[in-house]
Amino acid sequence: MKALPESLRQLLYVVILAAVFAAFSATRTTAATININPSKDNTLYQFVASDVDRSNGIGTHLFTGTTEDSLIRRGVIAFDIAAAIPAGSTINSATLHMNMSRANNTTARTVGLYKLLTDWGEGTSDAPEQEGRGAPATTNDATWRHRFFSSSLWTTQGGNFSTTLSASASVGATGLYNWSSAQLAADVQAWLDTPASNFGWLILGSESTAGTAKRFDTRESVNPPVLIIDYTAPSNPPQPVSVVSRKPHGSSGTFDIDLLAATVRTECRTGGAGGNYQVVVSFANPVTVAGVSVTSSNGMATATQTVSGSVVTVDLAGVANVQTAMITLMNVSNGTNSGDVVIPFRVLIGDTNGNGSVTASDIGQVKGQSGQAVTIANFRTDVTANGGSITASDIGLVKSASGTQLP
Ligand SMILES: [Ca+2]
Ligand SMILES: [Ca+2]
Ligand SMILES: [Ca+2]
Repeated sequence: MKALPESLRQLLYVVILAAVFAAFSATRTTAATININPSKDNTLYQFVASDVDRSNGIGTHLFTGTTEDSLIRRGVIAFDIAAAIPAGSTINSATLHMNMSRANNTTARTVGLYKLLTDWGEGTSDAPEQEGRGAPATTNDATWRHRFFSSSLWTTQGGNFSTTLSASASVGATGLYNWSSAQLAADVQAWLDTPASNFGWLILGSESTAGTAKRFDTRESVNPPVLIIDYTAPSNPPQPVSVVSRKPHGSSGTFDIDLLAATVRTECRTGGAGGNYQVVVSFANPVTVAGVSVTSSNGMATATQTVSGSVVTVDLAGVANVQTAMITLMNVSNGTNSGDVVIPFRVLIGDTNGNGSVTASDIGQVKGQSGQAVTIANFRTDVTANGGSITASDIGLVKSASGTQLP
């Protein structure tokens, strides 16, 4: 076959690399979805001087908007994000799902979520009847005036919340409603990254006129609010307990080079005309593997994997000499941890002493074994990997490689 022009070969290399990277990125992201219920929710009932402070800590409803009597109601709700999602995760999307169970009318009203800026509480107050008037606040209840009744006040009555709208929904007739936006996801991300800033959202209805109130069901109800979070956990792959390059040496047996060894971890045996090698990766527990890729200096190496329990066998072909090929086992999972496992595979044929270059030392070593049977002790000098005994072929192959070294 006529050699390809250099420019075409380079182009091919880039195209193949791009394909490998595309495959790599496609399987790398493993998103998960989790549904969580609030850690607390409550209602701020507008304070009336002739009345006591009111709240509804353990009631089954929370309120937004303005009552027929022109009294404002605001909901507050929080979720324990850090307890539900691994630290370091990326939040892809967030949706708050709430059931609106009662309203004076079906007129659509905008109900917005705004990040609360200070902490607040949920006591044991439990409003009677339809809960629209609340109940006398108990210790640590949030009220119109209090973050925590009766010891801590909001600096602004009706709650301290961000002026930035996180998400809104148009709420008309009774039924299920969703709030979702990029800002809502950003809020959840911020709360995951800095749990101490997580005070949840204030739920602000239309307060423009009387009779806009909407009643939603709380975490204490049979239709609790749900925060649906789609996230990508940080890569945390299981660690291999053993990585070897395995080769049969004819009738002498199969011998492994320990690729995790502190020194002498270079594959020094020929891969034959096909550049064939086999890397065996063992984990402590059974794993699943989404795929395997290999990047090599000539861009022509290929890899296939076979998984058997905790052992992953990677068969490589087209591996050129004098390089460190990078093998990536994609999305290895043991059920607890998951992520990509990258294995450097150093190939330098003839480097029998494994120091990264082929020199007189290697030639001396293989000559020293000449005529000896291939065993576990000297198999590295059987660089032709054909077993039997060390022969002139092995010496010749090391000599021919003299002067090569790993980059
Ligand atoms: Ca509650
Ligand atoms: Ca050497
Ligand atoms: Ca040999």
